[in-house]
Amino acid sequence: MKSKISPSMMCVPLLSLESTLRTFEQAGIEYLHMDVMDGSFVPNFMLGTDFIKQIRSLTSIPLDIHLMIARPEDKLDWFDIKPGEYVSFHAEATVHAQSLCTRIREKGAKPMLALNPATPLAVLEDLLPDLDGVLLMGVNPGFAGQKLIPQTIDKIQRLRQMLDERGYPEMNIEIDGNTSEENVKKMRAAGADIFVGGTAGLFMKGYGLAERISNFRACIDLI
Ligand code: S6P
Ligand code: MG
Repeated sequence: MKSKISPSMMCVPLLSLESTLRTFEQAGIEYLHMDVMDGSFVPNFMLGTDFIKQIRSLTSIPLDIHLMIARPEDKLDWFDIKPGEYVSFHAEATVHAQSLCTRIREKGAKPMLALNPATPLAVLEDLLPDLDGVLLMGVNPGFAGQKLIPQTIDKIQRLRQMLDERGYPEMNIEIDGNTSEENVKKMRAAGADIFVGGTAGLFMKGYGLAERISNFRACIDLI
């Protein structure tokens, strides 16, 4: 499967939002990763419903909305979700994962189940037919700039094997957290295909953003 980049919009300085979006468009960025945090499921507040609407007025790059919120089933309809976009919610935050997937698909969007580092892949078993992807966290959700939890690479590999064995070879694996150039090569080799770009791989100081995107893409295109 072709590798895709989904830059983390919480890492973009607000004052350069518009010029950053133009750079993303020119670089062929596939998705924009929107981290939504509620101060309850994770210990931080981030990107709200209005910010998502404003992004839509500035670009037509599709969104990849990552809901890090408690009881996402109660709040799904607050969000402006367009057909073809990804919406991920956490296995640890809901007891209604199957019906939530159905509701996301009714909007024409693509449901993903997000798993914290300590959540076993077994929670996916009975949900695979309802999913278009799995988002694996390489760090505990809440903040940018954390170190990769080392067992993540093995978890990606086991997930890719599980998807192949169960007949879902086309299902996306998105990886989120500490996607440095060094780490993404291993993540790609393990079977990930959507890469959230954050402070480790896209928004470091010192190079131009266009150059960082092209270096990042070269690393994930190796395989
Ligand atoms: C973290 C959030 C992520 C971060 C991204 C930052 O809770 O879900 O999307 O924004 O991981 O990337 P980095 O390279 O700073 O870890
Ligand atoms: Mg995220």
